[in-house]
Parts: sequence; C-alpha cells; structure tokens
Amino acid sequence: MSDRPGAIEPFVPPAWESSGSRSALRITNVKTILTAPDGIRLVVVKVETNEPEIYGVGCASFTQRPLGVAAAIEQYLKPNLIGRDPNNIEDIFQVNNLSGYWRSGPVLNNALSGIDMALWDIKGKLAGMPVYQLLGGKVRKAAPVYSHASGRNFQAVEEEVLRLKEQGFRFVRCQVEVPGNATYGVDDKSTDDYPTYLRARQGIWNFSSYCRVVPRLFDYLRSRVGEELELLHDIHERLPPILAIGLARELEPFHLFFLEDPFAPEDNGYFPMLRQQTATPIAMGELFVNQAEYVPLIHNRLIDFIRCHISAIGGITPARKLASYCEFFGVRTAWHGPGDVSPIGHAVNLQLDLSSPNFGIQECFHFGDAAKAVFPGTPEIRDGYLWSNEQPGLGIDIDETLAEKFPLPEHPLNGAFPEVRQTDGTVIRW
Ligand code: KDG
Ligand code: MG
Repeated sequence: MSDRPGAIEPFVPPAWESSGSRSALRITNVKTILTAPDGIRLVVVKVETNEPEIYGVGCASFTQRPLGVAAAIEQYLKPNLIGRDPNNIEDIFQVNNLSGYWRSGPVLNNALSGIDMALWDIKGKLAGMPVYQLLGGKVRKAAPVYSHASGRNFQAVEEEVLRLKEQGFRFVRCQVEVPGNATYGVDDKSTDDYPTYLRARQGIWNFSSYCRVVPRLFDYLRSRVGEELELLHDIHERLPPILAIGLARELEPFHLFFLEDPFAPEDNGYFPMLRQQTATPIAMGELFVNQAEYVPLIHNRLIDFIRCHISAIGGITPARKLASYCEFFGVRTAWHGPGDVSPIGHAVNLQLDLSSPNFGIQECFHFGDAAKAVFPGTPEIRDGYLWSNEQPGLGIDIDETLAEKFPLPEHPLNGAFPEVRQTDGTVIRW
C-alpha cells in the first residue's frame, strides 16, 4: 500500500497469471508509432517483453483520427499492460475492453487492436508458426485479391481494368468520375492534399447524376472486357437508401461480384427491403465498430460479404469470432484492405484469409517502396493473389528508425476528411 494519501496503487497482475503461466514472459513496454511512408497516416503498436527478441506489432490505423488512438493507447491501455503475461490474449482483450465501461467506437477499438494483433504476433513467434496455423491452418494456397480501377471517363476505367487483367488480376473494383462532382474513389492528380486512393475533392455531390452514370459504366465495361472478369463497385454510403436499392437492381444484369456499402450503418434497417428487390451480391461493413451492427445482418442472411476494417472492430480476437460466425450463415469474408490499413493490418487480413473456409475475396493495396521498406515482410501481391511469407507470427516487422523519417503530414485538421456537400450546401457522408 502506498503511504501517500490519494496515491494510485500500481497495477498488480492477478495471482493466476503468475501461477498458471508456462513462462515468466511479461510485457515490459508498449510503443505507439505514428508514420506515413506513403503519405497515408498510419498508427502502429509495438509490444515488447522481458525477452528482447520476443515482441509483437499491430495495426491501430484510424487515418482520420490517429492522435486520438495514440492517446487511448498511451494513456489508458499501456499502464494496464506492463507486467502482464502476453500469452493471455483473450483476457487482455476483455480487460481492456471492459475497463472503459463504455465500449466500441473506432478510437477505442483501434487502440485495442494495436495491442491484440501484437499479442497474436508474439504468440506465433513463441509457437514458431505463422498466425494462420494457430487459427487452424491453411485452407488455400494464397488469398485472391481485387485491385482498384478508376478514371475520369469510361475509357480510362477500361484501360485500367485491362492493365490489371494483364497483371493477372481476376477481380477489379471499378469507379468512374461523375462529371462536376466530388466522386469517391477516383484518382485526382490536381491536388496533393490527400492520398490518391481516397480522393474525393472537397465539393458537391449530386445523387441522381451518380445513379445515372454507374449502370452505364458497367454496361460499357461488360461490352468491352467480357463476362469472365469479376467486377466490383463501392457506393461508399453516398446515396439515400431508396436510390441505392434502385441502383442495385439496375446493376443486376452486369453480374457484379459484389456491390459495397449500399447504405450507411445507420440505415441497416433497409437491408430486408434491398434483399427482396435484387440478387446483386452485397458487401457491407468497413464502418462497423459494434457487434450489434453486424450480428443481425449475418443471422438474417441480409448480406453476402462481411467487410469490416479489422482494427476498427478491435483486432484478431473479435475478427476470428466474426469470421466463424459468418461461416454458419453462408456469409463470406472480404476484409477491408485499402492503404489506410497498414501493411501489418494487411498481414493480419491474410492470416484470416488463409485459414477461413468462408473466405470470399481480399481487397489489396499496392504499397509504395517507402512503406515496404518501413514494414519489412509486407505481404506480396503476385498473379492476382496475396501470398504469405511463412514467417512465425504475422511475418512482418517495423523499422522504427525509418518510420521516424516519415512523420504524419502537417494538416490543419490532423488528417480529418474534407467536406462533401449537396448543391444546396448540406454536408453529406464522405
Ligand atoms: O479511410 C477511408 C477508406 O478506408 C475508404 O474510403 C476505403 O472504402 C474504402 C474501400 O473500400 O477501400
Ligand atoms: Mg469501401
């Protein structure tokens, strides 16, 4: 006991931890690393132990609020981790999730995820096995991926699709600029403010123009690239629900592999209506942060692909349960994999992709040389697949010295997204 009145007692691990453990391994330090090697703000966690070569890395990337995640890790999780046995992944997840009383939300879940993934990395290293082995072993040689094609007009999208096909991709997401609109997912070379993959210039958005353009894009593409390539599209919760239902119906003749995020999570109640109207396969969920959002969609068989951003739901511990739950209902996995999932997050996606029988598809991101150098072991994209390097743990590391050379870019809002508005000025979802 402290003799200073009001002093906070130091954290003491529960007695069973020291008596029941196989090892005397203990967490000695937790580092939060903020880095942007490709210009995209990433948050990474490193958990160190009293065995210097046994450490783990995890992804906690919430690119629009990186500093909030860093504070949650440093101020709230780290003090509750030092001295614990890193073997007890589930217990540590539960303790940290429950100690805030209020749960869920992308800041806290990303913070939990950074720790959780690092602990799975440590467990894999202790076992001398890749994490997918701990999840039951491989059910496929590698994970088929989809890559992005976008352009200012139909022809530019077609050229991108054909270039990707040439490289061996069999699944391509297609987005086209809606003239005069701040279109999601279309590369805009006129500004350096935001990484190319997520540019939607500050500007206006007209729902009906978008709804008219997209079916014409897919009609054009099917007539040019044939029926064999699998095509995907992301609405990115950019429509009033009834317009999204209409668009999903209109796209049916073009046989999409999936149509993503037709609704915002707040509009989940529209899914039964959508299901009655069309058999276009639906992917949903990169914005989900709470199991109450996705469990009903799965057990009511209202979506076809679950698309959570694994760090935003808390890491591998919740994601492996979610993948298994989906299997019982015929829902396939399509974990979120853009550039604001760090290469560590992509390595995690791959561990689940390789070991889940109900895997559907993996979104891939073509990291630049800087990111690959900062994250040695970044999974390789080859012949339309993502491949494991078969190293113990997650098979990926962070070069901390190099990471420091790529600090988060200066930005007045520390990375917050720009505003997109309707023509009358009403701000809308990004
Ligand atoms: O930060 C937002 C991005 O992760 C998101 O816009 C990417 O929708 C996305 C996707 O499907 O990759
Ligand atoms: Mg998306």
